[in-house]
Amino acid sequence: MGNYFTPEKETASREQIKEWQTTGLVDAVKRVYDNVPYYRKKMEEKGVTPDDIRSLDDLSKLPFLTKDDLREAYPYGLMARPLSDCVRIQSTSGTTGRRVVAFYTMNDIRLWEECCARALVAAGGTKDDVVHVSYGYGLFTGGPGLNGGSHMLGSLTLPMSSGNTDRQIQFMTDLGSTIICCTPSYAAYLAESIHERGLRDKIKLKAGIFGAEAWTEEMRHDIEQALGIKAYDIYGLTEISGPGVSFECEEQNGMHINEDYFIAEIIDPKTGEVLPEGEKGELVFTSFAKEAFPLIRYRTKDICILTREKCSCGRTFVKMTKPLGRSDDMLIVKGVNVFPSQIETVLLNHGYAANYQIVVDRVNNSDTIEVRVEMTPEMFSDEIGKIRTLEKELVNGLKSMLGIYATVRLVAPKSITRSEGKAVRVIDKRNLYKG
Ligand code: DLL
Repeated sequence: MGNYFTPEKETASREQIKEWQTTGLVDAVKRVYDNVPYYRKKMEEKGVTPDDIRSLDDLSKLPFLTKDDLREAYPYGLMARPLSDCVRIQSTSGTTGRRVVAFYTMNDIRLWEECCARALVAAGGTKDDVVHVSYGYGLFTGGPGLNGGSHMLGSLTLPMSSGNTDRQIQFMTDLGSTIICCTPSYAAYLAESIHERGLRDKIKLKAGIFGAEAWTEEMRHDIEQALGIKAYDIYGLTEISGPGVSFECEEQNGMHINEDYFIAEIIDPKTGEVLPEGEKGELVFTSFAKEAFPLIRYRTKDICILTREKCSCGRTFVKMTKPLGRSDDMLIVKGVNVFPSQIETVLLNHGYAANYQIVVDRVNNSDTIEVRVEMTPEMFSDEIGKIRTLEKELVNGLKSMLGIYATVRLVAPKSITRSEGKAVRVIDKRNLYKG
């Protein structure tokens, strides 16, 4: 049996959890129907009213919500509370064009931070820990979420944010950080940098909480060995709150979903049909306890499996596997959500045709992204200087669209293999998803 931040919740009986979820669902559906015209319209189109929703079995009568709905309703169209009740805005790590914003009341922030505090405790955290938060702070939820969770737990919190590895290591050694929170790729990079500086004996880390992107068991093993820590996975998405929607316990074998706040379903991504427990499909969340931005049946596009097998940690919350893939083409590069369509938009805006390939790799624990694009016959040139200028223009265009640096390689017209079926635009050499 482990330690819990909220034992009465985390080890509640199935009946109790079902009761919380049923009451929460009935209430949330009524709230969105009454307060959010966008939802009311969607429900009317499906011919369902709040009176039809009385139990968890009725959930499948409700329409799904997707990222496209969030974009269509941007910025205020899905709010269930007036702006004056809100205290915070966060946004997904993807940038321009695809922006998704989420609103929080004070209670929504508390709920989210509580989820993060649970994750910290499940990783062995106590008020005596020094929690080193190297997720980005700002619109991205990683930094603020773990920071808030650490405060709630009463740990000493180091709001490092990302970057400046020398400073990270200096604080880590000087202040004796015991728990590190960052993306797994940054953890691997930090581990390497610590070894290079010969400081492995100077760090006091015992655990790491790593998420926001896919990572493999091999990576877990390497990071654990290199830093002498236990590495725990944490999952979440801005739309549903941020990190902490689910978290790993001492079993390090799947993540417990905070079912007192969120209902999880697995659906067939093609048909939308709900799949029985144990089957692989797209994860769908209903964040019934949220006040400002409750989402009903939100399709995450993350593919995984749910299991209710008894967990030795004593938690009764359902477990999800690590995401095993995505049902859309979103990539996570350097922790940032990237859609190939964003890249295509930049190329088309610069006068290129849609003949391109995106190659993603991981070199020295750091993601790289290269866009190979054919010059059009009109711009084709063998003057190196001219080509470099064109490439630079695209690099800048991509940087402002994606928020990250991508290298660009202009290639001769007709040199990218044409596909007879669906074009293979993305080559992801990282192989992060297993299953
Ligand atoms: O990445 C929230 C987060 C911050 C989670 C810090 C964990 C730690 P978004 O930027 O909205 O939010 O991206 C959400 O990231 O749908 C998944 O595809 C992916 N993702 C998040 N956690 C994991 C994980 C944050 N542990 C999207 N493993 C999600 C694999 C993850 N993928």
